Amino acid sequence: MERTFIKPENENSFMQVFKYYKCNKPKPSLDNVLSLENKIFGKNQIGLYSAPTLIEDLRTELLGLTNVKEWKAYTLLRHPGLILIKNPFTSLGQRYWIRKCLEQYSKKPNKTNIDTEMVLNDWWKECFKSGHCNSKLQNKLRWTTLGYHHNWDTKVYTEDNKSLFPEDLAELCDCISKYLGYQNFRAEAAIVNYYHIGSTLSAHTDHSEVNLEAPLFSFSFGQSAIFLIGGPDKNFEPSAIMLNSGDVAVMSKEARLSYHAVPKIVSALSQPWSNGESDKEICDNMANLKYITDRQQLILDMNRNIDNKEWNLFKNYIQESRINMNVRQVLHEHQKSLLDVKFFKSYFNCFLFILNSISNPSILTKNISFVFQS
Ligand SMILES: O=C(O)CCC(=O)C(=O)O
Repeated sequence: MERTFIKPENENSFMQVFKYYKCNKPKPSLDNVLSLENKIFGKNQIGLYSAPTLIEDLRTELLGLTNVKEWKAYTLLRHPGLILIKNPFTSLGQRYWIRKCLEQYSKKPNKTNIDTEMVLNDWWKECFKSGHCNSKLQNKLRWTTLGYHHNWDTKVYTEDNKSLFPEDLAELCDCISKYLGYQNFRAEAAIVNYYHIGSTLSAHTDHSEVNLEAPLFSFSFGQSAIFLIGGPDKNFEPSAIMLNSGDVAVMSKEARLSYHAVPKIVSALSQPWSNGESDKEICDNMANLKYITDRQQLILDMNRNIDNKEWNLFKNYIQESRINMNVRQVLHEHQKSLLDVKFFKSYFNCFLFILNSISNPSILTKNISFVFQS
């Protein structure tokens, strides 16, 4: 079915497409939504991404990933720099990362949207304090920030607003970035987004990082999302992509600064966190780990999710929700901190950008305001 848009006078292409997919009555046609799972490419011209060197990385097994030789990655002609890796996770791996986002990354010292309302050191534990699930509290969590904390008001990272970046997530990003040929990517900041049916994320670009040449890694788990990616301004008509559980979207090169948004969460057609292989234990394979200091703990944390009783609470959450881990490098390769004077030039550029934005507000676009409606 062809989609029809009625374009109000002052509406840009991005907004029209966003509204089209957000709408529930009538429901949008999904004919033009690219889906790697169903091999539906709509009107998108896609290419196979060939990894520069396919060297086996033993870390994959410990991080809940399949062998790199099995990974399938795609590029889109309309969006140079966007790479989509079709779910490279094992079922047990999906369980591990979903659980991490819920049980660990939501804890202090990480920051969450709930902080402005109440002080909670351990949101997940608090949700089950009374012996049953406090679903009102559970649904309150919308985001947590890790490493350099994203400042939602100023959009500027600072040295006095950061905590340790999780070792396991840094290792995961290192593994994937090496596969893509990036030798020096360092995960330094992340936003973990928690979506429910009805949640949306409005159009924005991510440009707070000093280093905008490094790629951005976006991991999706749980229910699916219609993800829109456009170009450098909102007049570029965005493409719609169905992101399913386990899919990794990498925004690099031109796509790093492209507008993107999530107009709709849709029920997943399959549950890759619950298929048969989640009962296979992983064992130490002596892989060289770059960031993880306690490999035995990692193996223990991975294998404990085989037990369906342990996994059950997390399963209940993810049956209704989507989690997105959005990971960035903040600093330049040799930069040690934001206070590193050698990199003053970057700040100066940033200052110029802000000045520019004041005279031309349309480029002040990091309006990552959440339009969640549950
Ligand atoms: O949820 C997603 O897929 C995108 C999230 C995002 O764009 C962000 O956190 O900046």
